[in-house]
Amino acid sequence: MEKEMLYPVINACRTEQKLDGMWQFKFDALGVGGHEHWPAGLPQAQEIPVPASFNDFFTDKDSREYTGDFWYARHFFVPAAAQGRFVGLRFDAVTHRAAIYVNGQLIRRHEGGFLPFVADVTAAVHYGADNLVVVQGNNELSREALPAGDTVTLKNGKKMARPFFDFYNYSGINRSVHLLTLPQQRITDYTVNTTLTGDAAQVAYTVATTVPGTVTVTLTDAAGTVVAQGEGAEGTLTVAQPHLWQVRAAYLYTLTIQLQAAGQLVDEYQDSIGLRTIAIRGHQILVNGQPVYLKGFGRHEDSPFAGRGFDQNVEAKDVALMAWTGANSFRTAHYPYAEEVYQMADRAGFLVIDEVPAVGFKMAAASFLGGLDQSFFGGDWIKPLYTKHLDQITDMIRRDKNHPAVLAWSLLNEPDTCDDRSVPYFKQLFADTAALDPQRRPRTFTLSEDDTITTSKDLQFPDFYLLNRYPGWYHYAGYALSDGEAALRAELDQWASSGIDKPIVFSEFGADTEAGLHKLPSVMWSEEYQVEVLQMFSRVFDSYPFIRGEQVWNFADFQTVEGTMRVNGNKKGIFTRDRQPKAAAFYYRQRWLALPLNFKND
Ligand code: BDP
Repeated sequence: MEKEMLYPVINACRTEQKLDGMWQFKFDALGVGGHEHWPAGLPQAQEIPVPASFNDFFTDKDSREYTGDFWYARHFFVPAAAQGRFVGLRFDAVTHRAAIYVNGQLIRRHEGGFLPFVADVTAAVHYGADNLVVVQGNNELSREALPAGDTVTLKNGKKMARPFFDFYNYSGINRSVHLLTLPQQRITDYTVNTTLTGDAAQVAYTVATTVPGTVTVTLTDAAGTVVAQGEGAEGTLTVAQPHLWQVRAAYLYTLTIQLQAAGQLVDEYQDSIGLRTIAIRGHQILVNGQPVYLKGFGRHEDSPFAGRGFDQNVEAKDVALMAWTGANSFRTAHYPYAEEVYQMADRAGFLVIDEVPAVGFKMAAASFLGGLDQSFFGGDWIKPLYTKHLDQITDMIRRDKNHPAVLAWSLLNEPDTCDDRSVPYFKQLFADTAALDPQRRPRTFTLSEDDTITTSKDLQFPDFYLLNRYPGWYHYAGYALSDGEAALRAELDQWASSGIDKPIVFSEFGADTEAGLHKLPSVMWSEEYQVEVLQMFSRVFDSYPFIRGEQVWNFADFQTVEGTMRVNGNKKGIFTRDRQPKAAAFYYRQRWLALPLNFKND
């Protein structure tokens, strides 16, 4: 069960019940919970919503900034009919680490705040009776963990998170919790991989099960008509005249997998899949063999009240706003998002660059936030960090590999690739992840401004380049913007003369902007200035044929640590944190609706 990542479904063989709602909650600054038997129940707890980050529900700063152990608990009922079945508690995400206790017994631990895990509670629950789940969470940051940071202790004894990254360390049970009952003999995973030949699609599939048995797979179209069937745990489905999944014109088929043992149906799983191919060819990003130009955003899971807690209302609004701007893609900066986000992207036809929380792997970034001057890849934390990094990439790919929306894997954000010591790390990482995705999607990482064609030591690894660039903001700002344009062109001229044979996508660029601040002529922080910076980038993008995408930083304003560089968060949003447009949103709507999908190839 350790690595079963299938999203919960309900059918004749499987049940799931969401355990969302109000849970008991308690901080444990002194680390006494273990000795004081909190696994058996939380004394004098308060109520807090799940799923949500706990931080913004508090009115005192010690609680909002709390760093350390925290506990959640709730009762749940397991029906008698579940006896003999596999019973699990699936946590879609607990940030950053968790120990799960049921009826006082430790079931398992998990590390990694943005990916799901299942606690096998089959032997620990009372059937036909009430049960208690207690979660011991921890949100400390360290250099040995993802995302990277430090935890410091203030003179008053309180711990404080010092992230090496630019987003608030929102913590808690950030996504749903499900009570699953599954057959013991069951489907544990499946993969699909489409190729297109002539006017047919071949969908190669594999199905993993707990026991050998007879596997059948059935593919039905959106009208419910069966279009292909296969037998066996692996095989190929051929779909004549397939209705392809296209960018912003999604079409989904339903894949139904059945497992029979001794002539009896024992398990069934169904999912929506899209038929499409992805490839990189020269400067082109190809979907179904056709070049696409990416337009869209770097995003965050971030909203008022729930923090990083998944909220389908926010996501539904974001999807509508992205569509309104004419966007066709986004990057899940800087961690894998809730599974519902990918499901919605599958249906809306957005391409997703899926990123693992390998962020803060650079001391210069840390020094911008706190002042550290050391080599990141030279540190003694690198070995344990690597193990966790690989583990989280493995889980992310296992979780998201069948989504048609997923275009590429981003394995790191702005690591220090100018350091020779990064090279063995990258070599190993790209070797160890090469075969994880059955679809062999492109793998990449973002390059910070320090990492250029002349300085980066790791440009041989990615399948295409993601550049994060901030002329007009962190340098060449304000009236010097024209020099920023010249510097950006000079840099891109260097890439051009290198004979670059891969696409470049600009994965970050932008300017902090206070919504409602207007000024003619512009000043930094005004809506007018943000538009001028973004227009400058558009001019540059349009001048270089190998630039095949633009994802502006950021979709919306988001919360960060407090500091001299941030006014209650990062304000580079095209939308405000409550999802209202700044002038730049209208600018992009005008630009992107006019740019053809095959821009630069027509
Ligand atoms: C980049 C980071 C991103 C920041 C952004 C910024 O990748 O997380 O939020 O800069 O400074 O370096 O706005």
